[in-house]
Amino acid sequence: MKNILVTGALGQIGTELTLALKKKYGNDNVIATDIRKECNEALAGTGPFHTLDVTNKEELAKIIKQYNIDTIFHLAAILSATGEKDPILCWNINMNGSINVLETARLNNVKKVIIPSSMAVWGPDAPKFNTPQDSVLKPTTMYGVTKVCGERLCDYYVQKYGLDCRGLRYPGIISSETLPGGGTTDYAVEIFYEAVKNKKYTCFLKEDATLPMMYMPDCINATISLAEADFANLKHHSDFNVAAFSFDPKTLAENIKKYMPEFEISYAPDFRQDIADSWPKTIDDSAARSEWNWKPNYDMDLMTKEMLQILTEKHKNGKF
Ligand code: NAD
Ligand code: AKB
Repeated sequence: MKNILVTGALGQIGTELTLALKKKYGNDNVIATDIRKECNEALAGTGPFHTLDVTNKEELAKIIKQYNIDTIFHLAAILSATGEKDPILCWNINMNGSINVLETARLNNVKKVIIPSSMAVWGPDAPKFNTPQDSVLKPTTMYGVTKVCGERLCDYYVQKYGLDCRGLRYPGIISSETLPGGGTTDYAVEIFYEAVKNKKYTCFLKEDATLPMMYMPDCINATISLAEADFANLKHHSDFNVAAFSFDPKTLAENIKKYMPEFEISYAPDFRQDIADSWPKTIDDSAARSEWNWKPNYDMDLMTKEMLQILTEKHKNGKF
C-alpha cells in the first residue's frame, strides 16, 4: 500500500481511518475524497482532498490515474436509517458506488480494495446469539440488501479477476471525532454527547435492544490489520465478522451513571427499533481471529470512560 484513496473520508469512520492511514503511510500518500466539498476540521491541512461522488466513474478514474492509486478504502455509503427513509438513494449510492470502485480499480491496475460490510447483512432468520461467520443472509432493510450484494460483488472480483478485495462486517461503531451518519446504532454515540451536554438522553431504541458494538480505535485497528494481512492466509475475503462487546441502552446508561450519577435516560422507540430487532445480539468472529489475528482491545467500560473523558474536554473547549 503506497498510494491510497479513501472514499467517504469525511464520515464517522472515514475521518479517523484517513488520519490513521496518513500517520502510517504519509500525509501525501493518502488521498481523502468525499461527496461533500469542505474538508472537516480533523482532516483540514493533512494533505490532498478531492470532492468525489463515487457514482461518477470518470472522476474516480481521473483521481486513480492522477495519484497512481494502488489501494482503495471505499467508505462512501448510505447507512441503515437513512436507507430506510430513501431506499432508492441507498441502492444507488451503495451499489453503483461499489461496482464503480471495483470496476475502475480493475481497469486501472489498483492492487487492493477494502469495502466495509455490516452486521446489517443478517435479518430475523439468522441466529441472534454468536451469529456464525457463514449463516443465512436475508436482511430486511435496503441497507442490508446492498451490504450482502456488496460482499458478493467483492468475492466475484476476487474469483473472476484475481482483484484483492477485502471486507469486514462492522457492528455499531462508537466514536468521539465525527458524528455518525444515519444508522440504527447512532444512539450509542449520541448518548455520550447528550450526557456531557445535558446530563440526559431520550433513546430511539427500547431499553433492552441489545446490539453488537465496537469502539473506534478497535475498528481502525481491525480495518488496517485486515488490509495488511497476507492474502495467502485468507480463506474469507469480503465478509469477516468482527466483534468487541454487546449491550443494550439500559446497560450503557447504567455504565455512564458510574461516572456521572446524575445522568438520566428515557425511551421513545421509533422505526429504528424494527431495524435493531432484525440484527444479531452477539457475533462469532473466530474466522477473523484465526485468519488475521483479530482481537479487540476495548471493552464497554474502557470505551465509556474514554468517551466521557474526550467529550468532556471537547465540550469545555466549546467544540459542541
Ligand atoms: P458515514 O455516513 O459517517 O460516512 C459516509 C460518508 O460517505 C459521508 O461523509 C458522506 O458524505 C459520504 N458519501 C455519501 N454519498 C457519497 C457519494 N455518492 N460519493 C462519495 N461520498 C459519499 O458512514 P460511516 O459510518 O463512516 O461508514 C463507512 C462504512 O462503514 C460504510 O460502508 C458503512 O456501511 C460501514 N459501516 C459503518 C458502521 C458504523 O457504525 N459507523 C457499522 C457497520 C458498517
Ligand atoms: C447502522 O446502524 O446502520 C450502522 C451499521 C451497523 O451498519 N452503524
